[in-house]
Amino acid sequence: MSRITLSRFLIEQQRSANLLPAELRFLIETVARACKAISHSVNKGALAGVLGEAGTGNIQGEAQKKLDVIANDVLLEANEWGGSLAGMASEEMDLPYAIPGQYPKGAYLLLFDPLDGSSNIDVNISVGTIFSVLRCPDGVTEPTEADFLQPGSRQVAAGYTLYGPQTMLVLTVGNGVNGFTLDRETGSFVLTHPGMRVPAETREFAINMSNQRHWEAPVQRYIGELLAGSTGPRGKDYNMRCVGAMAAEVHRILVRGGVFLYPKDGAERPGKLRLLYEANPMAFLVEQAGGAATDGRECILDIVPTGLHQRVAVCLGAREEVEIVTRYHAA
Ligand code: P6P
Repeated sequence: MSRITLSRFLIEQQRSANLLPAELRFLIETVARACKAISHSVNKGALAGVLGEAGTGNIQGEAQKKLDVIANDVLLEANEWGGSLAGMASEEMDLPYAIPGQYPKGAYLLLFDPLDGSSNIDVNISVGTIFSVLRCPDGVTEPTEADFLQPGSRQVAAGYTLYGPQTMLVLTVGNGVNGFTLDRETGSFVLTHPGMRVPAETREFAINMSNQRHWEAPVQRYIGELLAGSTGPRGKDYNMRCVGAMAAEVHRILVRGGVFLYPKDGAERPGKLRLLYEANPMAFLVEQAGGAATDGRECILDIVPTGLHQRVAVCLGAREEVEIVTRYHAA
């Protein structure tokens, strides 16, 4: 069977589904090319002197890793000149990034977490890049923060690249979810996981148990039932995984099922994960794959953002499990 590369897949999507204007196709290919460069740096690690702290902090109050800054710069430099974008926003930048005046502006806004789970990088555990694409409001050529504050239901594309044993790009343009594996010999992303679906049966859950004392009662109840396993109301045993990178949690769920929760964790915030460039793109992917994603009470994709770096509680994965968690919150 001939290999379908990302470029061929996107052209065929453009032809068949008419979901993919040329400008958006070009944008996705550019993001994918940037992720290849990030993958190269991630894979070199200590050999390229890119591990460790950058000595700077971001608006999240987090110490930046060198690769956080490198990945952010790679995405900005790859995407600023192509003419697809009116602006960009990143976990690593306080304010939106204006396209430099010498470049043409386009119809889209690109938002990203350039290196999700970056605390894993120094211990050689998977990290990822998460991205989301919105339309820039009509007539806006100098987008402000307010222009990015669109509900996740308005995304036209979303995806992540997971830098794990394989480098994989997983993408939706609103027509299902497809996974591509980077062939380092040819430099192409090759379609290896067509039509990804969240398995209905859940055997695995992911949550950071160290925050348990902060969880609200519905989450205590839900996780308590999973921990009770075959001796409890669920009547079966569950496995637990927690990787410390949302891209890895979501990828595992797309491949072998399960549920991931990052609930309200006690600190004066609704949750840790960022709505615009973590929760929204992942919710779009998971819903496109037949799963569900809520903050415990409402669908992630329906939340109207109030800030560029707004945080939300997240429960995503197998639809049946998310519905149980949401029901417990409503009880
Ligand atoms: P904790 C990474 O920093 C991240 O934003 C997500 O990718 C990940 O799921 C979560 O935070 C991990 O947070 O508090 O469990 O280390």
